[in-house]
Amino acid sequence: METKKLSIPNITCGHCVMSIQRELGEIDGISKVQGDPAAKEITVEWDAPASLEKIKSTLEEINYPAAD
Ligand SMILES: [Cu+2]
Repeated sequence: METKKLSIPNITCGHCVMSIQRELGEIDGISKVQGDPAAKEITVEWDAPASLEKIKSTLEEINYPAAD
């Protein structure tokens, strides 16, 4: 199990967090996505075949790129 906190500057409200949760939730291997709209951060937990690279590319596709 891997866990990573990502800063997402484009998050403006709870709906943004829900969109991210829905889209990342479709990736095989992702077990948990928690978001904090105030902090503009999400925390993702995953196992293979999901990967940080896959998570980041999906975030870019849905216009919520990670800051780092
Ligand atoms: Cu929003």
